[in-house]
Amino acid sequence: MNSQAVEKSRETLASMCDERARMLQDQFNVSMNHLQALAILVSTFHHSKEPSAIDQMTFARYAERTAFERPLTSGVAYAVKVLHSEREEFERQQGWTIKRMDCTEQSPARNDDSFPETQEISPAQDEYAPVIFAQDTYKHVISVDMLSGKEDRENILRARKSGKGVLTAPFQLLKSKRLGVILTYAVYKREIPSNATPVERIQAAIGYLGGIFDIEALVDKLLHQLASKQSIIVNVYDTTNPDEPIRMYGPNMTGTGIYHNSTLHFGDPLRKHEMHCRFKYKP
Ligand code: WA2
Repeated sequence: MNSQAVEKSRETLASMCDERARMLQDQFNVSMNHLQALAILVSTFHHSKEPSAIDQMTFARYAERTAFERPLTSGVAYAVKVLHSEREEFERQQGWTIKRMDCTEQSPARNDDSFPETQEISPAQDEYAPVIFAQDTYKHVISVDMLSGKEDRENILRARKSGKGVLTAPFQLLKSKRLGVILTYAVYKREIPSNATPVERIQAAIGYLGGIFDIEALVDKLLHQLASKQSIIVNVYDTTNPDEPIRMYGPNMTGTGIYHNSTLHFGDPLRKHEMHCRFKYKP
């Protein structure tokens, strides 16, 4: 192939890749804004009303009916902050005990219908973040303490001291074992000034709204909406640690030939993402 033709394919690939990256980023951004609005909804109708105007059924129905607003998420869940001193009273009110997360990993053979009753009761901790509301597809996380899972814990701690939407690295979700990332927004007791310190934020936090991004399925759906999707191979990586990129989407193979790298911005400056594109067949 002459150098002019190579240059031409390079340009074609670059524009196709950039277009896909932009689309993904836009949809991510739209989803993120609606998650923030949902956090405000919970603050307004659950925490600022006595009695609360939201229960699991109301939350699940609302989340389902507004799912189109969060195109890259496969579900949402809401966890509340419970101090150890409040645990007994909280469990009595809910009618269930707070469960811990890690033990579910060891019991893949268990009957799904008995989930989460088969999970272990959480041992005493200073504080907990049990899920109280969830979209129906994720109702198995209700009563599970999100501070008991590594990725969820880090996200909750970071969300509440920053006041911003924060993202996990891709990890295997409970039950489905699918690869997902979670975007978390903290909910605060009162409206908090934008210059509040991290300590003030931590103290004022009362809950955590999480959106679950099923990258595999949802990126696929997105890319299939584009014509000529056949001709290029797309991979999405979490490159937060440049030495150990985590593949979030696309086939596991290192191709030859020209490839293009488009950066993605998913709103959390701590995490870095890239889209890599190649031609399927040598052009
Ligand atoms: N939701 C659903 N499946 C999961 C999961 C999760 N976290 N973690 C592991 N598997 C309530 O950030 C707060 C939801 C966490 C939010």
